[in-house]
Amino acid sequence: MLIRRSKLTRREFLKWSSGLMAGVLASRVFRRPLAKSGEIALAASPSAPSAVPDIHLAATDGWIYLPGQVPIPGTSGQYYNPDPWAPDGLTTYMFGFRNVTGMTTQQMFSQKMHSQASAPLWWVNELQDYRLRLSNLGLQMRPDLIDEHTVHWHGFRNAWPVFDGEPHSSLAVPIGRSLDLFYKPRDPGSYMYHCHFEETEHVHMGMTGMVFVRPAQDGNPYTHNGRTFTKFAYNDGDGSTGYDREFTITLTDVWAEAHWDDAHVQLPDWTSFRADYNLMNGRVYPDTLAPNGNSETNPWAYDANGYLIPPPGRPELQWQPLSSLIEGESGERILIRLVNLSFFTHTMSTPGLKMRVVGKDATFLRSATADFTFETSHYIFGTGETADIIIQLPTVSTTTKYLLHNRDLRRLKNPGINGLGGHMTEIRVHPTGTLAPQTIPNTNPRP
Ligand SMILES: [Cu+2]
Repeated sequence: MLIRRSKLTRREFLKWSSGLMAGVLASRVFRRPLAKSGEIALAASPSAPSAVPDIHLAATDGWIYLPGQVPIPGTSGQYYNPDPWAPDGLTTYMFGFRNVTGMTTQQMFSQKMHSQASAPLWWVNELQDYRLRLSNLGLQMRPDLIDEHTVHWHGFRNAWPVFDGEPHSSLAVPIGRSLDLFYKPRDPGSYMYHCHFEETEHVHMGMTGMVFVRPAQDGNPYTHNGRTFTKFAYNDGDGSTGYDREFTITLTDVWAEAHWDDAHVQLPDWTSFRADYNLMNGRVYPDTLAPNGNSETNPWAYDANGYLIPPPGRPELQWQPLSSLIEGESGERILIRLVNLSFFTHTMSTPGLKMRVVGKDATFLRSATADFTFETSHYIFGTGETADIIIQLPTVSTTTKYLLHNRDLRRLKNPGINGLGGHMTEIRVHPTGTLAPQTIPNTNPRP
């Protein structure tokens, strides 16, 4: 410590304090473990996971398509949605993730400003070692924001907070850096994940998605009600959660003003929150019925630039790849994994079909002594909750359509458009022989 007899001159004070500020900033931007290697080494892990991640996610911003118009109050002909700064065909500014697994470094960095909604779907087997790499590409529209990002697997019981993605008790990923997270899931069921950095903004702006855990029982045949299943929602021991096809439905919402504010360097007042759009898997009805991006055999394929390939004839849905269309054959059982990552409680209905709720928040609703599974035609669930629902499809000889929709009419419209929108999709039951077996969730393959 330097001992000085004279007082600090103003110039010296400024020099000293700016040096301190630079030091504080540097320690904030370049956290030491990250700056050293670019990622945390996991050499001490007992099962020594490979250096190649099972999934590699990139966090960035982007644009999606939402139909209808949200006018800016007090103006004529100006709109929060479509945002006038949106690229051709797109309307709405987002934050989000992309699945960049297997991409070259150049392809990965090309995904800046190409996030998708909802975030990429991924799944893990019970007790499987799973390694997720998160890279932060920065926000193209907001170079003034040096926001970090995380992946928080909501509901996952981490042994160590460093993998929890909750930045106040662990760490987050600065721009241009990567971080590896390690999981060994023990509890099958449906979960959600989201960025936890400045979460009011980052969650609402679209950094939300679904992850689920397949039970160890999968692959073993169990017969239930005369049918043999090899795929199950939980380790039921009797095939009662067996299913033929599975579909994930993630509910979110978009407040158009906040998205416009973030694109136009304005500060949203979150206390004024309202949902202009109610999304299923990142789309609104009737776009929820449009096919997956690319194809039913590889919905998430990318081109030479690493860009998602849009559904046929729907170029504006390029960054919203996941369909919510549910198709099954006569007499089949389907599993619907429902996630509510919106800011409201919702009631989802399937008029004409009964839902059997077998799991809630990744917990099987049956123990050795009590059975809390139940049948209903409408299921009420709150923000941050999940449900595993089995639907026994009827026997049909011609294609029969049912709806899965929100019972709240306010959630069933798109702004400025007459007719139905928002939280709705169809369940189509076809005669036997129409579909091929399903290997990827949310796909409806033909033979
Ligand atoms: Cu974030």
